[in-house]
Amino acid sequence: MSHHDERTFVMVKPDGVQRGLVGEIIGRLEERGLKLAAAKFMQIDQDLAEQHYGEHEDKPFFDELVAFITSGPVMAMVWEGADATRQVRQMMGTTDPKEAQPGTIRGDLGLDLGQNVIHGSDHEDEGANEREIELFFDEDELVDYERADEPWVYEDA
Ligand code: IDP
Ligand code: MG
Repeated sequence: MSHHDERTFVMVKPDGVQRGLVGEIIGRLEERGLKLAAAKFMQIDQDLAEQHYGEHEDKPFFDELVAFITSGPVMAMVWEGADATRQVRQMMGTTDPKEAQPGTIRGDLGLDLGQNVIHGSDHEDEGANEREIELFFDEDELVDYERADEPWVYEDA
């Protein structure tokens, strides 16, 4: 693995799917130079939702959060690139779209804390990216390839 190969888990949430924002969000990540490594259009069941949001199980909004994330299909993905986890978080913007900067996904596309369009692994939670990838994907579902423009994205590619 080169230093361009950090992987992160990203998901367009049910509100993003219902609002037709899957293409917009994939487009932003693609144009940044990040590489799509896996994708699965799926509906999350109760058990997977509780595991995925396990860190929030004691929070007052946990039941609401699990109900929301299981309420419709999501687009679950793995994206790869230099510093991918932190870069995707920056592109997402802060958790509450009302506080998120314009130019970020949440800041441009959302207005409600509970319906904030996108999930991305937390870069401040060590190993969260690999844990979440494992929860949603088998190892053989991750595709290893080079994007044709890599030498034009990374000086040392
Ligand atoms: P993140 O998605 O930016 O990582 P987290 O703190 O991990 O934010 O929270 C997970 C999700 O739970 C958020 O994306 C948001 O949709 C929801 N959430 C967070 N805090 C609240 C709250 O106070 N009320 C309702 N929903 C919340
Ligand atoms: Mg989080």
